[in-house]
Amino acid sequence: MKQSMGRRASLGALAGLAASPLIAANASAKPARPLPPITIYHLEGRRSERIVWLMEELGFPYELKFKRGDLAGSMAMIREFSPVVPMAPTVKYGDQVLVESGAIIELILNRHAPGRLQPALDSRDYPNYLMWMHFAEGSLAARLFSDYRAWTAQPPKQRSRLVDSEAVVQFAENFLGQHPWFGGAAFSAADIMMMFPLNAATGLNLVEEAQFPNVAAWKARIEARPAYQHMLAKARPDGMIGGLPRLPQHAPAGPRETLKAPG
Ligand SMILES: N[C@@H](CCC(=O)N[C@@H](CS)C(=O)NCC(=O)O)C(=O)O
Repeated sequence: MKQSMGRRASLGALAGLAASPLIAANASAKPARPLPPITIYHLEGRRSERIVWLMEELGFPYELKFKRGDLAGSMAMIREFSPVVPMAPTVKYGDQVLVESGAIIELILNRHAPGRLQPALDSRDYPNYLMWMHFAEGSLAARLFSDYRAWTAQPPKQRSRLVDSEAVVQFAENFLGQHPWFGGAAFSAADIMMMFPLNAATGLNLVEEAQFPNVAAWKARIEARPAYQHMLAKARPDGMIGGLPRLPQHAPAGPRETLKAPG
């Protein structure tokens, strides 16, 4: 499927000009640079959704490439375009080929949408924003998927609690008890980065959803956002496909065990 997106983009957005009220709060932001053509190579339900969602939040144009309902086919498209590190997202930015969702988001915001979807550099919120931008992949996704791989490589007889996964999700839960968004007072790109791993945490049953009510309430606020819904309609038109199997139900609460990766 090859689609041209972002028809709602205004001329200002096409030129990379910021239109959010947040720009007023960040008067020191540098002027936006014109946005080059952006093509997002995508796998349904995977991290490439972050870039689609970002573009929808900003109202920026983009082209989305994937094979609907065919993860292997979408992956083959990515591999053909970028054989050395085929992964989603892979983004063609002008004539440059980029991977790493967090870096792609920071690039688009800093160059083309200054003052939008991130707190002002000198605000109290900025350090937290930046921490969550990087925590999403650096600690959260890394620990969740290493717990998942360890469990599936050597399933224990009884489901034990995954202490590493619980700890990283608890950190997010605690923060959301004090702040409505991962960027602090306002929705930001940090929320875009955090949604995929927090969905994986509960979707794969790495942690128990009921244990993290602040995260659940935050997800509901995200799901109500029009840009998130536009992303789902365009990037996940048939719902989640080809998801990894969920871990079995937790054992009754008992002494905590740390799960060690085999070898
Ligand atoms: N840290 C990277 C992770 C990218 C990544 O691992 N993407 C997954 C999809 S969610 C992928 O491409 N998996 C296919 C593969 O590794 O073969 C990012 O944030 O962009």
